[in-house]
Amino acid sequence: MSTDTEVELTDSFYMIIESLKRNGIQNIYGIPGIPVTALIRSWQADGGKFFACRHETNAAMAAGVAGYLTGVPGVCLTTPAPGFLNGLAGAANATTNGWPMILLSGAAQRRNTDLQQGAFEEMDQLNAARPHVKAAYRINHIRDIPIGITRAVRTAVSGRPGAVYVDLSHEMLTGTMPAEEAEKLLFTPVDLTPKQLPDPASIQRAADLLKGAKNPLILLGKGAAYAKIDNEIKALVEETGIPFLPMSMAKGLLPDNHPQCAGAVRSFVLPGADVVLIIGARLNWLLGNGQGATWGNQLKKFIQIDILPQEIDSNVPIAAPIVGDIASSVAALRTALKGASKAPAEWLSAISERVAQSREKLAPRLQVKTAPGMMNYQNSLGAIRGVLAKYPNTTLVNEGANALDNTRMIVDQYQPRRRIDSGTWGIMGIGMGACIGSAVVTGDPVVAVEGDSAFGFSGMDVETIVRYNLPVTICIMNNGGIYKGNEANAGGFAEPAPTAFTPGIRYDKMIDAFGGVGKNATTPEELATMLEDSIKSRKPTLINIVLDPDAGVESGRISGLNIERKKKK
Ligand code: ADP
Ligand code: TPW
Ligand code: MG
Repeated sequence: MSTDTEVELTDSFYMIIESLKRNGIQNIYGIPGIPVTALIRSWQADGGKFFACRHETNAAMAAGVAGYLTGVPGVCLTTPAPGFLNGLAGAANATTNGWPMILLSGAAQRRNTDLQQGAFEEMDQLNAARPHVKAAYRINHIRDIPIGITRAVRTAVSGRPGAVYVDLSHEMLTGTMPAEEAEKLLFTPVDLTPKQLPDPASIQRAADLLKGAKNPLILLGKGAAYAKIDNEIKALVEETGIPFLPMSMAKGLLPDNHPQCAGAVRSFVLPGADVVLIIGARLNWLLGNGQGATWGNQLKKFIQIDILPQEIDSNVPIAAPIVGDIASSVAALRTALKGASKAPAEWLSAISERVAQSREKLAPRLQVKTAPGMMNYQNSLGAIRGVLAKYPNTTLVNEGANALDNTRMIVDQYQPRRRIDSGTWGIMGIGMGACIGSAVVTGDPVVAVEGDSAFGFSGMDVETIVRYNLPVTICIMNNGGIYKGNEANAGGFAEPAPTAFTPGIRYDKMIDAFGGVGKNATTPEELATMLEDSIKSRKPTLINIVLDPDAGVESGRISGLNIERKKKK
């Protein structure tokens, strides 16, 4: 027996790359550094795409959004400790929103980490991640990579999607194994998102309830958008004649100008409905937790379709739960409702009348003239609305307070999954990451409408947008601060007010510095021209929209959640 026979070895990088590819992963978002730089180079050399961002939170936001839009988990790759923690913010956001993503992070040596001996970038990442993600796994051995990666992908996409953390331990990353054995371990998973059929009895119960309803309503959430059964949802709505109300990110699942859309009269239909069919939405704070004034202080008969059994009865009793995937459940419900009469015409006409009134009331406000540099939310968004109506395949990214609430109300959406916003948490900092993720996976134009404060959370990744030449237009609603730009300092001492920024900031000069196109819009007419030019050109562009510093109200439309000081000084 010869002892010097060379057995061909393979390494962990090969196993990670092959496993990701076999799970349908094509893009990774992240930032290089020890110990993953060479892994990234190998991924690129192998034909994988890597989007090198400027902050890991933005990379993770991009991955989460990519996961939401495609159903394939977006992957974010970070370096240990702070790099990982930055990425974790985006992973937590994906989990909260129910978006599939995977956060991969290099980690310091376990031997030193577990004894807290002070390794380079030492941190117990696995346990730090666990409360904020759907699952946290560590791969300790090169042999476990194929199973470990598939386990992460399957966990991210199954049931309610979410983020999965995978700790790439130093021990595993430095491992090698015989190449021939390695090939035998690699595999392509079968049926990553199997159907989850609803119980036929639950479908019948729901159908009976809907048939007896006087004022039925269909509530569409981003789960319904994620399910990608746009034609079936349209058929359900149109066959039943039931008005529908889209949650923010479900706008466009059916066009906002659809005759059955009640989006403009939410405060009429929620209290007025008697039976509400919820498809892929949670009765969380965004819906008054299913009770109280939002619903006319009356408990509704809810039918809820959700894949997660414990979502049922989470806030209020659900009269007819349907636990299953939305595709199977909507198909079964349509079958059960075949031949049923349409929703009462009086209910729909009462809604249409109010929608028309609301639109009539809004129209003149969208065209109000203001002095140059003194635009308000209505006329600036009126201009944006007009342009976007011509480019319905644009993805709208939207965050801020007034910038968020007014855009959601004013700008119509016409296509499914074309709106990404602050989401379930209502947070700032999704902006540039969401632009990158959606531009990469759709290839279509992206327009971000950003509060000037909101933009600041991810602003440096404008450079990434320029570097990858992504077709993104960033519109900064520049009122000079959080909610408003003209708050006086309260104490009379030389302390800036907490909500106000330096007056007159020219955000457009930021993108100039990076080599993109910067524009400064002082009137709605200028804004409309600049925006349309930018969408047509597909060049990375930033438009600084100069608003009246007095435009905006504290906390936007959720001021009721704010806490004022109780004690008089
Ligand atoms: P919104 O913010 O639009 O109200 P949420 O994120 O609160 O929506 O709710 C989405 C819901 O959709 C979640 O409860 C999730 O479990 C559910 N969901 C997501 N995908 C599916 C699916 N394919 N089938 C069934 N339910 C789903
Ligand atoms: C991660 C708190 C809510 S809204 C907002 C902040 C800081 C900014 C509002 O100002 P903006 O919009 O963007 O200029 P506008 O149009 O009203 O002037 N940190 C995080 N998330 C949240 N939600 C906050 C802070 C907040
Ligand atoms: Mg602002």
